Amino acid sequence: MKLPLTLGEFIIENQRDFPYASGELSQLLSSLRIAAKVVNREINKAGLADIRGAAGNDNVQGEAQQKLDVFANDIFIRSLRARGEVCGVGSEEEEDFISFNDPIHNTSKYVVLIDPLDGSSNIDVNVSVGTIFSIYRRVSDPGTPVQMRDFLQSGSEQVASGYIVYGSSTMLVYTTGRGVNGFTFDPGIGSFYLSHPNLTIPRRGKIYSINEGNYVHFPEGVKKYIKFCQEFNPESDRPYSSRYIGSLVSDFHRNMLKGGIYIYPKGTTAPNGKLRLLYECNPLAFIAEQAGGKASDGYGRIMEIVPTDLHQRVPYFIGSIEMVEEAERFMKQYADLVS
Ligand code: AHM
Ligand code: MG
Repeated sequence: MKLPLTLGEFIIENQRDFPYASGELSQLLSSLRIAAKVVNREINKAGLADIRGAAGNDNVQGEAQQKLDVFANDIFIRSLRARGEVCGVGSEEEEDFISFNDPIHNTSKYVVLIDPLDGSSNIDVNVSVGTIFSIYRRVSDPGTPVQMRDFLQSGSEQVASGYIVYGSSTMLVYTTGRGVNGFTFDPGIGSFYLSHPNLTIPRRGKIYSINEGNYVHFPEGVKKYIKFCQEFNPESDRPYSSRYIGSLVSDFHRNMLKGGIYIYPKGTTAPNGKLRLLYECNPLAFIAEQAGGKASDGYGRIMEIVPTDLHQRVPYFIGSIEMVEEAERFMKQYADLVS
């Protein structure tokens, strides 16, 4: 019997795929993999936090239990700092980027952008959450401390990106620009196994995912597209089904497997939408494109946007290629209409 491939084995086997293969990217991916296991363990225990809290189960320093998003942030940053491949990290949880400013890390090639625990408001109700990460080569000179311009690169410059979904099972999905592969965690053994080799997004699906509570604030193109999704038209499989978890990684992951579109548009109360370009939109856009899907701001390719701010927000349309193109047609057609 052929044993299934673990993520660790897969990373090493595919090291040669990477144009600058020197093992550093493999090490970096391994740091993320290990941190993901620790975060996964804590998330699985999340429902017990109150019970343990009631029993006075503070940590040894007498500190109350940390919030999970802060915990996840600490674990990923500590894990990346513990090795020498990364010179700095930008995180949703940190206002400024973190520079691992010391003689070893300053020589490192890579920077990481991360949303350590996306959708964390869902934890209290036992709904899936995720981690999203993006890896770039630095553009500043090695040997010097990392700079803001190392983080403000277009998504098309990404070397690798991925996400972890902590769901009914925990999965890690990533790309280094040679397709997308998914790994499922076996908690009994403590390893991720290759379960979804060469993932591709169906060209179209039957699911649209959007927070329709914001409907009145949406641009006219989005309103018209939603009505199009709801119309009866058996020839094009409409009406589509509406599915919105409110946890980007989970909504994206489901649409990846089944086909569908996720939209977080701008609205009058959110002029650029809600989602962050650098550590939410670009990494998933890289995955989507590598899987044959598409990611857009409604008019153009997400990965071509030149970032100006670490925490910049952008309207987001991602998923099955034909559905994203369909939505773009509505955006263009109704671009001039004020909602
Ligand atoms: P977060 O990074 O603060 O968790 O916010 C991002 C999340 C996404 O996971 C999700 O798709 C979106 O916010 C939901 O927002 P809304 O509640 O406005 O629909
Ligand atoms: Mg987030």
